[in-house]
Amino acid sequence: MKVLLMLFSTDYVISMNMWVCTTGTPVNIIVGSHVWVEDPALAWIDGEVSKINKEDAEIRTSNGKTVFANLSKIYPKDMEAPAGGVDDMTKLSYLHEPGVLQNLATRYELNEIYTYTGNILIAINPFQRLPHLYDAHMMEQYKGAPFGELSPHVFAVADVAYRAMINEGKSNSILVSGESGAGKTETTKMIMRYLAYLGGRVATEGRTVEQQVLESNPVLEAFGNAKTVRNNNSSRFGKFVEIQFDKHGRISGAAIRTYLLERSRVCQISDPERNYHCFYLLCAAPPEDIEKYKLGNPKSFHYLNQSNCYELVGISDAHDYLATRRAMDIVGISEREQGEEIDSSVPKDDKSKFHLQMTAELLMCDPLALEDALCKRVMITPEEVIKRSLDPLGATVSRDGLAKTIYCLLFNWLVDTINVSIGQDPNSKSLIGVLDIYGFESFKTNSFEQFCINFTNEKLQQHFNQHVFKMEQEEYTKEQIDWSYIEFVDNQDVLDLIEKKPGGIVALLDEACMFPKSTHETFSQKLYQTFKVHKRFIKPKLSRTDFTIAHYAGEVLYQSDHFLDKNKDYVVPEHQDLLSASKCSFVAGLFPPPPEETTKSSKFSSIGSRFKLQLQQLMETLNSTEPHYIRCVKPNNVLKPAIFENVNIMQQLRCGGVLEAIRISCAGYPTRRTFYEFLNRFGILAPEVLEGNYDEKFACKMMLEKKGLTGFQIGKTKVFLRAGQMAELDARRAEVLSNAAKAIQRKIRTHI
Ligand code: AD9
Ligand code: MG
Repeated sequence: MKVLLMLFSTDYVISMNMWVCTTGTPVNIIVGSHVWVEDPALAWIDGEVSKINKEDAEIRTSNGKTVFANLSKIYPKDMEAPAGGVDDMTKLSYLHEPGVLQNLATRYELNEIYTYTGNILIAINPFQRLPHLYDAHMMEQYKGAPFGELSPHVFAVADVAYRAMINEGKSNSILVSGESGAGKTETTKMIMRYLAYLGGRVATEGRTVEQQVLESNPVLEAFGNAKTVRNNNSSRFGKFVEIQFDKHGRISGAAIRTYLLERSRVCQISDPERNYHCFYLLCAAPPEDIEKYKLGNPKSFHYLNQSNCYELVGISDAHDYLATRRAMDIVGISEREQGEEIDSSVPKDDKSKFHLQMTAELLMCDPLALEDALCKRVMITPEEVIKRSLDPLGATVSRDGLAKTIYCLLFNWLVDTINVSIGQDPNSKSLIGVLDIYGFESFKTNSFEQFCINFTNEKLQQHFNQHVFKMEQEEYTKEQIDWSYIEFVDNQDVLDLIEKKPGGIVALLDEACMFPKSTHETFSQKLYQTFKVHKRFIKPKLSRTDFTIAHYAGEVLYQSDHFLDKNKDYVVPEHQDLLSASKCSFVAGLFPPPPEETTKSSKFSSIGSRFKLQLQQLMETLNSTEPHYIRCVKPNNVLKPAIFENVNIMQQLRCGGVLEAIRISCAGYPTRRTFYEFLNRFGILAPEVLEGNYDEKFACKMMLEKKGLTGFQIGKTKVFLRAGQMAELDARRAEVLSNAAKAIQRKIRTHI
């Protein structure tokens, strides 16, 4: 019989306290049961039920408190869980939220930072070097080892992807996600290193493709990473690296795509963050370079001295400067280009003629023209062309705009140059894509950047859900068990709210940007009108410009103040004219003359729409690959080893869809045991079945029926139990054991 299971109601999505596996009725909780109960500080705490009064239980917790909870809110604790935890969540006897948390905590304490949930790898940042975990010997071990045979590892995931690609000729992708500082970039680098190990050439002479792929990391990190409060080496852009392989499985080319570099950081930083690493590296260059590029102490630059943080603990900028230049050599950026490119990223000061002169020299343009471009605007009226001076604030905005534009163009140039240098393999049969992209963000103030980031995560979440769902189906099909159609309400409605054309938020924002009189107030009013009854859109009561989106991972309140500015990708025509005329071919090259039809200054290019398109292309690429997921988790906010913050981690598992995956699994048959394991554990419940000499499969079926269980499935090699059934059998087993013990005691007493 095909059962139609409605998995979720739509409102689960924003409920913070959602539960994973429920059975409908509380499972066999009696006085004396060991259970998990919610705790505001620890998320979950274990304890023993001391009293039950109808639907409510009194629990003595392991930290000595007495708490009360409804029976439906407490979950059985597996008293037979292995001391070191299990390496795959699906091996947990009771698959529920506290069980998952406890398992991760146990393993983390033992420095086992990796755990599977089926095919998904959960990686908890150790915040300490674990060199043995990634050495050559480890790589050798994982090479070709069947998945699941060795301890969970990022190499195992990369290995599976590589084998699948070789054997099936299909492209694969590895999607790494997690919040800032969770370890995505480190994980991505490990994957790339392992793939280079598998697909590298034996004799590594000169610049090999795999070397170039690896060395692209330090270069991009120098220009695209910065210290933030969340991570000392935070990537301020998203990255998808496509590694191409030839028919022998060797790396033959690569392409790097980047997403949305954070522009504002170039001119504005707040204590204790830093600007992009490259500025500090430059200031730590050898004396001859300092002289050549007119550098100096970082404290003398306005773009750096807005924060008091100049140095990073354990990092030598001087060393990294040389390392970055070496990496640039390898990825194919010539000496000449390295020199020129460095020039243009020098921060400027608008206060003195001296600095103006210096900047003009570096950009190789006329100082007077530069001054004009920074401080004046050309107004075209029907009668004449007027040059109007900007006020000091306007000039500052102009200067910052120019710096940001130069920096972003420079970053794009860097990516393009690396791509050209590494080269694409037109004959490549298949590829492995590695995605290192910002995780879900919800801060005190959330602006356009968070909006785009969370939009990305909605897209990836949908992809993830669909995939997890498919995998689940495949497992059932493999075991040839009756397949119940499981339907789930996905997040398409949030995606529609954001990206639908016409009428979604991105489209409305573009409209606002094109209409000269728009302000963030008019934009917000338009949103309020359009989405008056949208389930995912909320207008906060006390604000006239903020709006809230109910994302799959929780509600986020956005401040619309800078949405319009930030959506406009616009090079001031005066800046464009000035720099395209630079005598420095590199600088002029960054500002090619715009195509004829876009020269009108009113034409605007939308960052939001472009990003949406980029995401669409990314999804198309991902959809043509076999995906593998790695969920990185940040165990604490102090960035220190051995601290495991339950509530924080729970929130991340929720945002990363790990709980969601478990939930999907729970809606089907979350507990699977081989016939042998099953009989071993529960044979005691029906000894007559064991004595009957039936085959294992039949014995399992008989036993389950004898115990009155329904809804389970018997596969080819395993028993599939519904959520809660394992706990029910365990409770009966405990009862049998306890009765047996009592009987023995009685016997002993009568004998005495
Ligand atoms: V962000 O969104 O770009 O701000 P990521 O990329 O998720 O962030 P990152 O990989 O940069 O985080 O990791 C942060 C820091 O954690 C690193 O600089 C390391 O100090 C530390 N880390 C992360 N993963 C590992 C690891 N596997 N072993 C040791 C690690 N340290
Ligand atoms: Mg990163």
